[in-house]
Amino acid sequence: MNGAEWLARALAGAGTTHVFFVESVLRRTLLQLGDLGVMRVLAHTEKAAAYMADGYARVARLPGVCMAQSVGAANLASGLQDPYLGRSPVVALTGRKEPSFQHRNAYQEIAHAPLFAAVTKFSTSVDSTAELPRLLRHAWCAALADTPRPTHLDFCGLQGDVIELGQTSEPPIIDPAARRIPAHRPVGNDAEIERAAAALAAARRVVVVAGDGAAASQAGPEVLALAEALQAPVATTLGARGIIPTGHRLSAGVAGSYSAPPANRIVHGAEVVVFAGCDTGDQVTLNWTVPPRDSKIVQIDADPLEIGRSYPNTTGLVGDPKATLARLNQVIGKPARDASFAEEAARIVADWRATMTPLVENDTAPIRVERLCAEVTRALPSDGILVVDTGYSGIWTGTMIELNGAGQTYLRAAGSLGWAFPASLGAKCAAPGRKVLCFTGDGGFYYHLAELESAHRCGIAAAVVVNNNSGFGQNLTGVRRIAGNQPGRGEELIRFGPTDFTAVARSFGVRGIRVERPGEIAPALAEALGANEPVVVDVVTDLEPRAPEPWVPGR
Ligand SMILES: Cc1ncc(C[n+]2csc(CCOP(=O)(O)OP(=O)(O)O)c2C)c(N)n1
Repeated sequence: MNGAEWLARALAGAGTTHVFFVESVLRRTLLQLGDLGVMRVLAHTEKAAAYMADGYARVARLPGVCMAQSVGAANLASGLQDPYLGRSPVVALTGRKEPSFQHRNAYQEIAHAPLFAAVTKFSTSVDSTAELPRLLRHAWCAALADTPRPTHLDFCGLQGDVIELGQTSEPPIIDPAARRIPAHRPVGNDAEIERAAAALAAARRVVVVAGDGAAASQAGPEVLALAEALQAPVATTLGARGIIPTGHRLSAGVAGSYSAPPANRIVHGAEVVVFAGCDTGDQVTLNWTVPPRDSKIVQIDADPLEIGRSYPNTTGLVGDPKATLARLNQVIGKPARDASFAEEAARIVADWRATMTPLVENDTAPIRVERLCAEVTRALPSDGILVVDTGYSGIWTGTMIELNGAGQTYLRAAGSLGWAFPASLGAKCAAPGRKVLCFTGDGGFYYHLAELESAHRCGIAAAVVVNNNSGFGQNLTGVRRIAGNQPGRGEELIRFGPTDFTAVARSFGVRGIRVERPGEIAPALAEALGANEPVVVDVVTDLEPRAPEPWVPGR
C-alpha cells in the first residue's frame, strides 16, 4: 500500500472521524480519508485547526489530528501550547522540505524541531514510508499515555510528499487495543494505600482537591465516595469543574486563583489534603499558598514525577486516579466520622451563594454575567458540553455555572485566549449527538472569527455565547491599578468595540441572536441549543463588574 493511503486507513481504523487542517498538506491522504468517510475540516488558520483537534481529543478521548504544510508549521506549533498545558492528546502532522533544501535559505521554512520541542512530548521526522507505521504508532501511543500531551510527525517534503513515494505491506493498524484516555489504569501499591488510608483515618479535617487528571480518568464517583466516607469537602481545579455535582453538600468549588472565596478558605483549613490527579500548579494552589507548602498531603497521580513536586510532606500513590481511589475507598471502608468540618464548609459555601443571589436574579440591563451564568445552568442539557475560554470566562463559568456531575462535560482553555470557539467546534465533531455550548468573551471570540465560516460550511452546530462587554474585562483591574486608579486612564489599553457579533455571524451565513435584556437570555439559549446549525448568541454586558475573587490567606 502507498504510504499516503496507509496513513488514511490507519487513522480511520483507529476511530478518527474528523481531521483538522489547512491546505496544502498530505493531499492524497486527505482525499483517501474522505473516501473512508472521515470528515476533513478545513480551517482558516493552523492554530484554530490545532484547537479544534484539542477539543475533539478531549471529548473523543482519542488523539485529535491536525495538519499543516511547511510554512504553516509554526502556526500549528503555537496552537499546541494549550493542548500541551491542558494535557490533551493532539497528533500534529506537518510537511518539511527535503534534505537537499536544508541550510540554504529555502523559501518559507525555518527549522521545525525547536518549534515543536516545547509543546510536544514526542516529535520526529518521517523520512520514508517504511518508517511511517512505527512512528505513527509511537506518536499515537505517546499522545495517549499518561500524561497525555501532543506529539508531532514532520514528513519529508513540503506537503509531506515522502509517503506518497514508497509502499508498505504493514496492516494499517495503529493500536490493536483501541485505547482511549486513560490508556492504562495502573493501581497504586497496596502498602502505600494502607499508609494513606491510615493518615486519612487519623485526620478530622480532610479535603479532596480533584484535578484535571481525575477528570480525564473519569474518577467522579470514586472522588465522591471518598469524600462521603471521610466527610471531606471536595474542591477542584478549573478543568475538573463538575467532576462531582457542583450543588452537592460536599462541593467546595474551584480552588486557587480562578475561584470564589469559599474553596480556598476550606482547602486552607484542612489538616490533610488529598490531591487526586491534580498538577499542584500555581493556578489551583494560588501560588502554593492554598494549602500551605508544609501541609500534610496524600497525592494520587499516574505520573510518579508529579508526586511531591511542590508539596514535600506527601504520601504518594502512583496510579490511575479512578482505579487507585477505588482501592483506597475499599481499604477505608465506612468509618464513623465527625461531620463538623463538612458542615462548616457547607455553611461557608451557602453564605457566599446567598451574597450572590441578588446578582444572579438581576433583572435589569446591562445584563449581569452572574445572571447569564444562571441562565446557562438552566439551559445546558443533562449531557451538554460546556467549552469555556480563559480569563474571566473561566472564572465566571467556574464559579457561577452549576454542573450535574453526571453526564455534563466542562472543558476549559489551559490559558490561551481565543481557544474556546475553535475547541468547541472540535468538541461538537467528536460528539455530534450532544449539545455543545461555547462561553467566550468578545476579546477571546475575535481571535478566530473566521472559523464561523468553517462551522457553517461543515455544519458544526455549536452554540456560542459571547459575553460582549467591549473589552478585555479581566484586565480592567490591572490596567487601572498601574495607571494609579486615575479615572479613564489605562482603559484605552483594553477597550474595543462595540461590535454586533450577530451581524458578523450573519455575514458568514451563521444565525445570530442579539441579547440586551436579562429576559431575552433564556429564549435565545433555547433557540441556539435547539438548532441544528451553529448559532451565535451575542450578549451585551458591561465592562465594569468584576468576577468573583479568591480568598487569599492572611488577607
Ligand atoms: C494568547 C493570550 N493573550 C493574552 C492573554 C491575557 N488575557 C487573559 S484574559 C484576557 C482578556 C479577556 O477578554 P475577553 O475575552 O473579552 O473576556 P472578559 O475578560 O472581558 O470577560 C487577556 C488579554 C491570554 N490569556 N492569552
